[in-house]
Amino acid sequence: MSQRKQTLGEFIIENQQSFKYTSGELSRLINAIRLAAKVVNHEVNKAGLVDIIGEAGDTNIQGEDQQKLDVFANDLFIKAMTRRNIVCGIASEEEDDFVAINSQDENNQNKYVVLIDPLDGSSNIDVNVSVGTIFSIYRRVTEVGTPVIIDDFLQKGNKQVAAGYVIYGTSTMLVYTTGDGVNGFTLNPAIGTFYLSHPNMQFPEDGQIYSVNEGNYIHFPQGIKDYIKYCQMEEGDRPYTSRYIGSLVSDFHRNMIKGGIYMYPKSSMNSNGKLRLLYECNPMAYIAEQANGRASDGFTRIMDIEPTKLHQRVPFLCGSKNMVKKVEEFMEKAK
Ligand code: P6P
Repeated sequence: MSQRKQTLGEFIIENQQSFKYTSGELSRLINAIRLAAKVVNHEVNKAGLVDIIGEAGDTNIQGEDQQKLDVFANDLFIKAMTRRNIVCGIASEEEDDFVAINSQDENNQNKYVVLIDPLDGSSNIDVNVSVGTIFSIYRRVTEVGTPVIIDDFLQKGNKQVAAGYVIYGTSTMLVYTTGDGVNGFTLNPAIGTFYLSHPNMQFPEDGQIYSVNEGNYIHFPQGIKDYIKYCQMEEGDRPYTSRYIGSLVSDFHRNMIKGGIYMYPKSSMNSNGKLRLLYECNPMAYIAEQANGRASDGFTRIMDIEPTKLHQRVPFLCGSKNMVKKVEEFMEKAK
């Protein structure tokens, strides 16, 4: 009889001693995210049946229409982490400013801040395409027991202590790293338990899939145009194929398993690209590098970019190492 797979809870306990900081709090934080992910998963899966689909009638700081599930997921993740008294601050795509969690209480000894995109790709909800949650975890840089300030959130990606995503797809998975590789856990919805289904996930160094919104082609920098044409050329029998779901977590996840590159370049319409550095690009870059992949803005390693604003955007290339390097070559040549 095949051996039962390890549950997420068992995995956290077994591996917490390998986490170089006080592991108890981080374990509790991952557990809070696990709970919230299960509740969001339940709502996403039944969204078509109840009046939770559609717009919440409000817009977020990005000026994007807030889908009701965006608001639901945002509130849920914030509550899950607040109620367990684990973090001292949260920044979210759906919140104009960071949210301090009891950090003015001098007895608040919590060390971690979380940055989150509660429901990425939410414009896909109404058309039943998979969406995701992305999270990034740092230790605060200011003194424990004092109010958190923006500096606690504007940290380079190379300071992350953990990062992960939940993909609400044909199955729901939690994929995360604490700096010791990337592991994927699949939810058994019948019993509400995540099982270790994808241990030690790795990007193939090469791949044949490129993911980009080619509808923006004429607005791309020349280096990106040159790379897309390189992928499409017949010479050398290029085996490339274009796959673009319009949901970062879904495109990233497929590319990590099959090999590929995701690109959201800057363009004449989005001068810094569309994706947000702190709660989309940095966590996905951390996961990519921990899975033998690569992530840059075309010139600079994503995790070395010095943040200046909570919701700042950066151009984003991420995936199989050799594919990202190839794009960087084209960007360099076209400078
Ligand atoms: P476009 C979703 O809004 C998102 O942030 C990513 O998940 C996705 O890859 C991208 O934007 C899609 O953007 O401009 O191609 O529709």
